[in-house]
Amino acid sequence: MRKVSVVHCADIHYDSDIKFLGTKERKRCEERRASFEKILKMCRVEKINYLLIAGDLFDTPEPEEKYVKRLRDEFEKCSDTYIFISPGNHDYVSVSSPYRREDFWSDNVYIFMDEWEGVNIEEDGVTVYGSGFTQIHCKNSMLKRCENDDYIHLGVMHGDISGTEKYNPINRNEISDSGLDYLALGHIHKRTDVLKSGNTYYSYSGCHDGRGFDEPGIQGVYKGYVWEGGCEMKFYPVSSRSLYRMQFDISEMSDENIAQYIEAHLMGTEEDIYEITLKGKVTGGYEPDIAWISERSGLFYVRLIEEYSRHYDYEVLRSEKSVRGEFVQKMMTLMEHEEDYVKMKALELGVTAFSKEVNYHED
Ligand SMILES: [Mn+2]
Repeated sequence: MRKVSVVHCADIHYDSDIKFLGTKERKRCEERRASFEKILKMCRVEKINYLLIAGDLFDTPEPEEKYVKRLRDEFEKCSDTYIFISPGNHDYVSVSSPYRREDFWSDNVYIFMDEWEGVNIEEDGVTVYGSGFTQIHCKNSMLKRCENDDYIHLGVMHGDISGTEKYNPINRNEISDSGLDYLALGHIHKRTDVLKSGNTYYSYSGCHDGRGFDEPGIQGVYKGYVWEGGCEMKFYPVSSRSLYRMQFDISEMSDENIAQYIEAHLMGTEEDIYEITLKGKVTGGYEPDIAWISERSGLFYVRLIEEYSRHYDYEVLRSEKSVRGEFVQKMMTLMEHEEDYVKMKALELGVTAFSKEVNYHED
């Protein structure tokens, strides 16, 4: 049986920034580029026949030249691999898109510039079908039927199967009618299993290496074989760090306890990126030292979100001879007849504001 080896990736956002990481941003962005280059190296070493990049290779339609040239050179090195790019809503084919450049990309690279089309690779008996965004939005499905022949039919496309309308909406009937053997999808950054509609297999590979907390855990590509009427595509991790969102109750804890708790309950390793929400109720005027805890945890990056509430002894505070005492006295009088949540929260935040800066999250 004739089969070809395929790697499917998507949503690389190669030139993206990651502002929230602050001083760690530059390192992390470079790591993500290196992870993509790891995919290309894998294609070279394993002589992969087809690399399908299902959109948002770049974060913007006109990325910085240094990144465009760097990828051009990297692609050129993969001379045994056909690389098919389906531009997405982030890197759509704009008027001055680098995708439009003639004699710039190496011969092994093909970019889908607009509507659905098929590219025959005679030597392999393969046709690769795809399309590309030409603006931010694409309201009608670009997925069409492929030729009824005995070629292996690969598809690559940036699109949305979740039912929203702006980003090349694709439905399962269109997938089964397409006649494709494997459809490599991008746009949803979360990986799906390899699914099947009619005789067509399809999947989202997810992004290759997370940028935000909405892309949690280990990320990578799908890699395997496709043949007429079937495929065997497996997840292959390539991400260099993972992002995790955690939360826990810090009632009755000290700074040291909190740091130890974090250390003992990590979802990944110390090298990963965390957002940890501190919940619960602290008493006795205790204020967690967020900067110290972050430092003490020894994590590559952690953002601690303070969502715990503070419990003060208001009966003691109201008799204090100070501005704080005055404030508590006034608030308590306001709540004499009815205690409501908003006033209680205002009292708590107000008292806290006498000792530190207060950040308030409305939700
Ligand atoms: Mn994307």
